[in-house]
Amino acid sequence: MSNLLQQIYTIKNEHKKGLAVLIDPDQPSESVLNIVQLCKSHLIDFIFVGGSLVTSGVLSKTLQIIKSHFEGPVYIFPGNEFMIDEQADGILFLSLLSGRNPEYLIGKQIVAAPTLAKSNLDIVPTAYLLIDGGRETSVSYISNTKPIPADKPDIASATALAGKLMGMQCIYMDAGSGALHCISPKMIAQVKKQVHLPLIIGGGIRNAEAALNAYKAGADIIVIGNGAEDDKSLIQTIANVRNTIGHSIEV
Ligand code: 1GP
Repeated sequence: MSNLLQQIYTIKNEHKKGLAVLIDPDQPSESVLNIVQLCKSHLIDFIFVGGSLVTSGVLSKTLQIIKSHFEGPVYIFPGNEFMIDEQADGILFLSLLSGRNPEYLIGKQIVAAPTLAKSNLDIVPTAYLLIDGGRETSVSYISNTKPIPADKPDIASATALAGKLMGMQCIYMDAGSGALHCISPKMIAQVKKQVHLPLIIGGGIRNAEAALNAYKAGADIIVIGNGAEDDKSLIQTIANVRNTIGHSIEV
């Protein structure tokens, strides 16, 4: 099992919750450094690095900054097959199961596979489900796929279940960066109930209430990206939610 999954299972077994901060490499180095230092001081569990449009030069420079200041696990959240860099600890090996574009279901994975197989990266087979968050996101536009409608938890859980049956070891449900609405607790709860795999939830989480709702509904890890870029205090706010949630929740 991948190291990342082992860490998530440890968090789950201790009845805790995890928090990942997503860093978009397409921002000034000072801003990356600022976020990384906050991740360090608030003991963020994981840093994810990525975005829909990232060139390898920028990725490398961003990973350099992160790895020289943050000792925790750093995973690439790739938008394409070029985003592979061994400075990271691992990579979410995503298949965009919510979409019907073969390039994002399997095409890019085939191009990346020989390089990944030779690397030391910890590879996490991940079913990636894009959920409608109220506006068109970069992922939806770039991948030329439609998200799962926000009010169709049955479709989300059937999709996640298909991912599990195909051997994927983790589910990432994402309303997309900058989503207007987060994924509903109802959808999170239904997926969690039907698919007993580590569940990562992201997209549009910008306050403590949204984080709490996602955790309570069954998210094991939540991801914050844009919100932390716009308001650096959000990292501490959500870390506090994660810290206090402890044994109070059983899902
Ligand atoms: C996007 O899930 C991540 O892929 C984070 O979303 O930037 O909206 O926090 P935000």
